[in-house]
Amino acid sequence: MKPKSNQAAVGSIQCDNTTMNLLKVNDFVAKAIRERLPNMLVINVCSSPGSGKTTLMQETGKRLQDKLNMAVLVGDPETERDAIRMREVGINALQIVTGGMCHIEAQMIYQALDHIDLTDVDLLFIENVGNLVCPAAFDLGEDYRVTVLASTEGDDKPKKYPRMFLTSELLIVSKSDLLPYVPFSVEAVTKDAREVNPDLAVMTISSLKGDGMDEWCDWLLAKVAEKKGNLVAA
Ligand SMILES: Nc1nc2c(ncn2[C@@H]2O[C@H](COP(=O)(O)OP(=O)(O)OP(=O)(O)O)[C@@H](O)[C@H]2O)c(=O)[nH]1
Ligand SMILES: [Mg+2]
Repeated sequence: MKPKSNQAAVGSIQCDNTTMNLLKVNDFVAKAIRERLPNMLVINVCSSPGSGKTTLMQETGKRLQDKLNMAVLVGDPETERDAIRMREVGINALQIVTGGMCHIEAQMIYQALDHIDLTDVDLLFIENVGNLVCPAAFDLGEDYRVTVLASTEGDDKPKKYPRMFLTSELLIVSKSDLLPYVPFSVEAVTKDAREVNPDLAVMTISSLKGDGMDEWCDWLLAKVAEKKGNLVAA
């Protein structure tokens, strides 16, 4: 698992003192979130708007409902629509309305934890605001960051938005059912993404058709078991 700390990851990005202080505070709160959720897998799902995050979580919930308890915190600049979509498929969800902000910050998650019932929850998804830039800088106390890139977005994104791919553990190429119709090479995007982050795992998924969903659900189940196993071992 990559350190998400901004002190570690800021690299060549030029930040003024105010920005650096904001990011340091964020890292401090992210650490507090990890301490607060020792036995629950937390996944931060990032992407551009409309890449299929909510659909992926809806389909994941349907497939895993007999195997684990899942909850969702979902961030959007406006509306409760995504939380409503999650509840429609029986998944407990809380909307974080950022009021126009382009990302979720750790403090918003920390506060949201007081407003959602997480009793017996094994897997907590955070759906970040659709944006490949700002969310990359904010650790939300997650165990894993998953970036979703739709086949319709173009395969040039890893080199253009490297920090998102650098700080993720898994890249999901979504809407794979559209691959025959769009100029998108999974091979090319994987090569570019691994030049940015050699440890990045890559999956190709169609939430609509179901392709790749078994591999994704198995990955989640393994990570939940690993997290709980770590707790027992500690
Ligand atoms: N063809 C195809 N369309 C998909 C797939 N997954 C999602 N979509 C469609 O893509 C559109 C956006 O999906 P959402 O799940 O709302 O995407 P999102 O990333 O949550 O969007 P924001 O929250 O607005 O950033 C919807 O019209 C979905 O039906 C897929 O696997 N294949
Ligand atoms: Mg959504």
